[in-house]
Amino acid sequence: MTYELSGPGAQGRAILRTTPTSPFGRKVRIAAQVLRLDHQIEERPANTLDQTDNLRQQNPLGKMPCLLANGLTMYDSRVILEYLDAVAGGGKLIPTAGADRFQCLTLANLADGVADAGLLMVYEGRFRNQDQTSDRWLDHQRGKVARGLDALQAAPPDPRHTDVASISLACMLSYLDWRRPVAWRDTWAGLGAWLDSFADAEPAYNATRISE
Ligand SMILES: N[C@@H](CCC(=O)N[C@@H](CS)C(=O)NCC(=O)O)C(=O)O
Repeated sequence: MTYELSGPGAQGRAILRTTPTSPFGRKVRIAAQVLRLDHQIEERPANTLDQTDNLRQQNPLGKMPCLLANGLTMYDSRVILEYLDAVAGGGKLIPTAGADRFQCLTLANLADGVADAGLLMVYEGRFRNQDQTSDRWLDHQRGKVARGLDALQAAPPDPRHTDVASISLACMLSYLDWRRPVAWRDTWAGLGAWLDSFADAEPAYNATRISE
């Protein structure tokens, strides 16, 4: 089975629906650069709030990122990273087998879960009027963020090795810096140092920076 990045974009390129600010879209953008596949992908912005945006036809969940490649429409970011890794020959960002594979995927999932919780906290402020805000719901999400950051700080991935776990952790921390659902840097200073090391080691992280 060969995996390709041909698609409906200009010059037959694949299309990636995302904005530069999406932490999950950034995972895909970093992975594509690391695997040197970015020139085969055309980025097309998506507006998740716009009912007329065909993102909702491409991904019924109306979420980005979404990749159109090789006749497939793929989401979410985890599936897309799997696909890009397969296009690159496999085993580049995700170990192919063994305990390493499942440990790496679990760490990545933990980082994504913290990003999900942070995103829900941000959405609480965005979708509800101030008098409707649920402190109980925010605390519930804050607990996930805190426990996740504790666990990631206790056993982080190697910051000098780019894989799906380190990419997910970096994008999550950077999102927390940007939207600030939780002020994390004082309590989890070890993760601040981890992010500095990752940024030093991985040029694609700096190349995909937004206003942090
Ligand atoms: N699990 C998904 C999460 C994607 C996600 O939540 N994306 C946000 C933008 S960063 C989104 O599209 N939100 C719109 C919505 O929830 O309606 C992934 O890994 O791609």
